[in-house]
Amino acid sequence: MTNSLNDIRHTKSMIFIGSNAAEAHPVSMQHILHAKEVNNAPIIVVDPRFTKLAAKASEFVRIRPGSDCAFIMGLINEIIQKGWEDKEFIRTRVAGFAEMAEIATHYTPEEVENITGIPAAQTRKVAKILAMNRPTSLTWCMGGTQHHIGSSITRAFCILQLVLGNMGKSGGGTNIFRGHDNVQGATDMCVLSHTLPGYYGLSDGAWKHWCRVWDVDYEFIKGRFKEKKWMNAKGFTLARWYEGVLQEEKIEQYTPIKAMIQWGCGSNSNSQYDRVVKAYNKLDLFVIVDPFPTMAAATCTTDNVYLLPCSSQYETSGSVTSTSRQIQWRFKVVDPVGNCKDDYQIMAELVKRLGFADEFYKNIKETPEDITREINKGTLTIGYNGQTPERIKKHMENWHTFDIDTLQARGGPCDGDYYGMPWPCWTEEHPGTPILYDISKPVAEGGLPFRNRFGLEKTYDMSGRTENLLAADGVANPGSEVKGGYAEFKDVVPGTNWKTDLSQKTLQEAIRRGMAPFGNARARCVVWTFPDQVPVHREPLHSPRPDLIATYPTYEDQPNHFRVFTRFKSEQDPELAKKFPFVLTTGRMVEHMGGGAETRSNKYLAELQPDMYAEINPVTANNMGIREGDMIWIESPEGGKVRVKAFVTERVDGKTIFMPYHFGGMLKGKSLIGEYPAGHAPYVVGEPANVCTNYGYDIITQIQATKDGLCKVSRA
Ligand SMILES: Nc1nc2c(c(=O)[nH]1)N[C@H]1C(S)=C(S)[C@@H](COP(=O)(O)OP(=O)(O)OC[C@H]3O[C@@H](n4cnc5c(=O)[nH]c(N)nc54)[C@H](O)[C@@H]3O)O[C@H]1N2
Ligand SMILES: Nc1nc2c(c(=O)[nH]1)N[C@H]1C(S)=C(S)[C@@H](COP(=O)(O)OP(=O)(O)OC[C@H]3O[C@@H](n4cnc5c(=O)[nH]c(N)nc54)[C@H](O)[C@@H]3O)O[C@H]1N2
Ligand SMILES: [Mo]
Repeated sequence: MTNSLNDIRHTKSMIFIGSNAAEAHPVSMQHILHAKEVNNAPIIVVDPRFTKLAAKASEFVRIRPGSDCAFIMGLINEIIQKGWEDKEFIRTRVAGFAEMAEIATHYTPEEVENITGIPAAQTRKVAKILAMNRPTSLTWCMGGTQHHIGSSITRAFCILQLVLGNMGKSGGGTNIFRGHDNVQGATDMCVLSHTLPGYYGLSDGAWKHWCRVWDVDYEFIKGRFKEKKWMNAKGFTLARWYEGVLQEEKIEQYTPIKAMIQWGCGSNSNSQYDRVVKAYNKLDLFVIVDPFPTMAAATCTTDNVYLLPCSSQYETSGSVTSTSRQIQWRFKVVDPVGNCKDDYQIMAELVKRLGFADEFYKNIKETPEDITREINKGTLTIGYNGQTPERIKKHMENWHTFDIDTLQARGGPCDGDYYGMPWPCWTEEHPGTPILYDISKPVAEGGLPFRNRFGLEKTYDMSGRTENLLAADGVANPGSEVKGGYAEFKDVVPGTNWKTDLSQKTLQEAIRRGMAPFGNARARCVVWTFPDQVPVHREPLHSPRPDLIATYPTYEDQPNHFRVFTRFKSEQDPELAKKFPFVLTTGRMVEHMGGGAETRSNKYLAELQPDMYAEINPVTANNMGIREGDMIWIESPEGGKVRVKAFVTERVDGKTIFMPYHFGGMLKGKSLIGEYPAGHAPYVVGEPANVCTNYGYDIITQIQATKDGLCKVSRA
């Protein structure tokens, strides 16, 4: 999030696209409804379903799943055609606008209607609401990302906010409500296969930086790899790890995957779940570290599984990062029950037995404080430096001193700090950055320009035009020594830059001069390293509109996509929709969480939502002779099949089926309750939606496309 949940209180209009905050982020609703009631801010909800959030909307826009990019490019085009773009913001702080605007002209309101099903008049209306009610807060969640073009869709959202001049402003911003409570922290620590912590990447420089932070010999780390090249190569992702086991697709690795540790993973959250189960049973060793036996534990028929009972968040402590980039301390409430150990203890035992505890724990004497200190020391890229354990705890003890509107402490021991010292918090004196890219404040007080990350100038291949990538003259934070664009800081300590200078003198020097360590540049509308330099619509891999595939085809197949062959073009079959006539989309409900291991094991929540279901429109249901509560089969092109209750509702239109993905503990109509360790089966079980979610992955991130597949429906 560039802003914070609380900052939504200052907005003049809101657009939620692919977000159902009323169910997935109920706490945020207090701020959203405040803006609606107090500022009279219109709420626009763009979703294929009439959700509980849509029930609060002033404008509900029903969109065909997977067509968001076309709609947003259409809004951008309409705004530019009407002359409503923020011309001064674009002139001074945006790059590649002309190239992007040219491509946007394709997306007329009529063409948007053809692609998305949204009436042309409604696209015009939404553009006008956004233009007349600035700043707008834009929120997207999983409805915008879980597509083969998810990375383009999310870029289009950002470009819309640049065009409207809504970035770096209170009440504006791109506000992606994050998933699990500490998923922002997990992302920042890069529990990912393509980068080291702090988004440093996998280059030699990145490894050397972290080796210095860890005080571990680079050669030792290198020695852990079979060959050096694997150190710099992206790994498998969670979306497709099982292909490394099954070896039915070509993989780019010298050995198949033989062992798997799933640490806090719900398992049935993985799409292509039949294949996942097959892989579980082919592993030599499978370890599950979780407070609950997940569905994975119940699906394995081989004797290869070890369950390490782990404590819950209430039985341990440590720093966590919220969706608003705030760092908080979580204090232990009770000791772990039974023979559970907390995550740190399990990790420590594992590392000891693997034989590298001396290197691993060199600087970790006091857990978890020293872990946070290591993060403070090494994560310079996004400014995790000033949030020491002592400061975080001080914030927690003084909650009452922070203002609900500004999140700034008024008086008291944290005076002037923003709550949780939202990153970047460059030094121990820095108050945190409540709004990213806000040039109205000095950098030392939480202001920032856009980052200089992609060179100083660019010649675009699509236009031949050369553009300076630094911010225009006269545009900089108050107190900046340079009154205009400038490059990132380097060589303050010779041979280092702001990201690698562990003495942090570079950061201090930048702040002293009123400048941002990462420079002052323009935000880009063109990403020249991506297959689509400007976001464009591409039909979902499994498209319900074969007539659109020729104009909006998917990408070429990718031979080495995170180490595995990934089909795009060869998977996009125009005939598929004939046999699988419904769009299948999935998502959440408020009562359950993720794969549901926790919430289906909670009596009260289990009672509130005991049944797995599929939402189906009344007209469709009537035509198929299906009544509310009847059992139906949903079937995917890959042969995945689930037997679920029909929930007959106007929430979905006649072409769409929706399933929540929180159920598990059943496969193909059969209960697995007897397969759980005695006394540990969840209270309710149901078929996992991910048996049916289709093949399909984002071209850049490989996120699974669980929002826009195809399916067929029959009576059970
Ligand atoms: N109660 C509860 N809260 C949760 C979670 C939970 O499991 N339970 N999970 C947490 C996690 S990990 C996350 S990531 C967040 C996710 O939070 P959200 O992303 O808000 O939740 P979803 O229900 O997955 O998806 C949101 C909406 O996207 C819509 N959608 C589907 N396809 C499309 C599309 O193509 N375009 C558009 N515009 N919309 C589409 C769906 O109909 C749905 O209403 O929630 C977090 N909060
Ligand atoms: N079809 C479909 N599939 C989806 C999605 C979708 O919208 N549709 N959304 C995707 C998204 S956004 C996400 S984030 C994933 C979520 O997928 P997962 O992260 O796999 O789902 P959760 O069930 O939230 O898994 C959390 C697990 O951690 C355990 N746990 C809880 N606390 C602790 C702890 O302190 N320590 C340890 N070690 N374990 C703990 C819980 O018991 C649970 O088993 O699902 C993805 N899958
Ligand atoms: Mo998530």
